[in-house]
Amino acid sequence: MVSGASDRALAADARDTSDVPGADVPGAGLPATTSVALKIAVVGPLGVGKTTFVTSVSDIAPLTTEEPMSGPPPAGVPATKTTTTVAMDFGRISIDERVVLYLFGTPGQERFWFLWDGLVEGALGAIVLVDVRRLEESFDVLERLEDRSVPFVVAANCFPDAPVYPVEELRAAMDLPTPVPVILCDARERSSCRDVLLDLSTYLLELVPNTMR
Ligand SMILES: Nc1nc2c(ncn2[C@@H]2O[C@H](COP(=O)(O)OP(=O)(O)OP(=O)(O)O)[C@@H](O)[C@H]2O)c(=O)[nH]1
Ligand SMILES: [Mg+2]
Repeated sequence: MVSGASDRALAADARDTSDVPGADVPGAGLPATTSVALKIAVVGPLGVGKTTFVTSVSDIAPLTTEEPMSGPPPAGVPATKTTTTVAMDFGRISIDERVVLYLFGTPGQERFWFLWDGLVEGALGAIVLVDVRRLEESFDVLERLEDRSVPFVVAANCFPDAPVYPVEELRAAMDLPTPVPVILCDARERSSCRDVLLDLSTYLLELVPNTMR
């Protein structure tokens, strides 16, 4: 399981898959020794950087489903945002010769939330991306994960024009129980996304009873 998620493997910057035929196909380019596939969901409200996150950290060219926004972005969403995810984002990370992570990003627009069940079903864990200026918009998402008993970490995507709050203040504002990790990240930076994934894997391991390790 995720115990194989070594820093070394995640740190390997192996993104240039241009020489791998069909590298954008989910099973393609994987070593024949791959025997464990784990699913991680990347969720959060509209425009918090889910597609950016999956794109930054994926080893393969991600599958994205971006379409033009039907109107101007809602309050709080950067004016530069002209597209939105209409189905899913999909990325892949090879941890080692045996273990592969599949990342599924959800759409942020409420009208596409019917896709959630399929995208989150079977996920080992989830990353909840939030924008600290619109924290209340993540409450529905947190509830949805709690209802489905999917363990999660919260990653505050640090937009440059957003205030910086101590993580404990963010935890209190979201009413999160103490064990749930709250992390600051930059969804544009591969290393920062990798750190979030490592925090999620550490947290998931902590949830495994000692007797099962
Ligand atoms: N400055 C800054 N901009 C970011 C960051 N992450 C994302 N963006 C920008 O914010 C906008 C939203 O990013 P997306 O990755 O499309 O957000 P999303 O959560 O996938 O959006 P939906 O799929 O529509 O819900 C885009 O214009 C990105 O370029 C960040 O860390 N810093
Ligand atoms: Mg998106």
